Amino acid sequence: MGIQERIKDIEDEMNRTQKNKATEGHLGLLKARIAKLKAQLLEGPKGGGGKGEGFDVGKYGDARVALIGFPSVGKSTLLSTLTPTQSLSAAYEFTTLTCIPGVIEYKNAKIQLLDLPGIIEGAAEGKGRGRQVIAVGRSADLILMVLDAQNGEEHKAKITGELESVGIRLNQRRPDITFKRKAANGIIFNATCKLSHMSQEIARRICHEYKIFHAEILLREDATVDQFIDILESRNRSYIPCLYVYNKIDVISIEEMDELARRPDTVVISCNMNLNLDYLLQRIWEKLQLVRVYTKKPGKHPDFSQPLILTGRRDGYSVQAACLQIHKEMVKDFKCSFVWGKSTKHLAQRVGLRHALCDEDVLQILKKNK
Ligand SMILES: Nc1nc2c(ncn2[C@@H]2O[C@H](COP(=O)(O)OP(=O)(O)OP(=O)(O)O)[C@@H](O)[C@H]2O)c(=O)[nH]1
Ligand SMILES: [Mg+2]
Repeated sequence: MGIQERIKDIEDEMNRTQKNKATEGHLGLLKARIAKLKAQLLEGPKGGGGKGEGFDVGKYGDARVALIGFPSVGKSTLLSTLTPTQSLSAAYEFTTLTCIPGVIEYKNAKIQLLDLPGIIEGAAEGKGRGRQVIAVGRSADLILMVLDAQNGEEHKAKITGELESVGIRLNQRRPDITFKRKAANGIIFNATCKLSHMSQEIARRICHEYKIFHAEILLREDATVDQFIDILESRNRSYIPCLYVYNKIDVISIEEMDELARRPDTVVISCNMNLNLDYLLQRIWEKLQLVRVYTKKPGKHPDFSQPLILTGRRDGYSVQAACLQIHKEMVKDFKCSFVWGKSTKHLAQRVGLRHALCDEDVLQILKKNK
């Protein structure tokens, strides 16, 4: 029996099982089995993905944003509007067949924008160019889910489902669970809050399914069984921020548009009519949480023309990350630094390598005398 059929079988069994306290443990076990099979699918011979012709675009700039959506929603039109790169757009589906990179220059940062082929239902299993598209999506710092304002809902649910099934979690953070494998003493399970989904017994059964017999588990939030499995499968899980971009608002009514625009993590635009694109850029910037740091030489004015750009999802916001961007030897020669800006209590505060910088801070680094 193929892996797909085995997953289907277990899903059927789950649907047949009544959901109550007595079956919770069993359902948890079935969920773990599905997660394991899906992980196998990802690692399978055809798995991994990303190696398709034309999909291995190198990382460029300070952050990477991927355009994911069904065919003909206007992904290529958006890339051509926001960047100098032109990606072919047309009224027929599957116009774009590979990954087309463009660059947005915004607030002195370079943001790589990737146009991708449209994905369809079954993408996670390799339909169309699904696997490659998802692999590129996984490498992104932000996913822009481009939707057609006329039938966005259905597409949004389908794409979210496809991404979920390969372990991509949109706009979620990693559950606050500590999991440490041990050599002895069995499964030690603790929680700092009241639990309504998990229990020692469920955790034990799921761990056994993964052939883990000794571990220390600490839940610091009321996590669900799925979240617990995500921790065990953390190798295959990516937590990526996402903006839902509804395009073609020129063809819907103002009331419909108003309703869409009020939803969280949502931006409504029209590429053809150039509506709301500035706001989209602003929201992309906020979601990426990039931090600009201006450097200053002793006795000189800060250099406001070319900031260092720090990214939380890459190297973090520390002074050390800033040093590494200037030169890889800089950390070795580092003596101390002074910071002006929001991250400090007073001006010209002396800080070390671990200090976290804020947007638009000014940084002066002093090197050791040799
Ligand atoms: N009405 C309207 N049509 C748009 C808008 N943006 C794009 N289109 C049209 O939508 C069609 C598809 O646009 P593309 O940019 O090729 O779509 P795509 O998502 O890249 O499609 P694939 O590459 O096939 O996945 C084109 O005919 C565009 O002219 C818009 O804001 N309003
Ligand atoms: Mg396209």
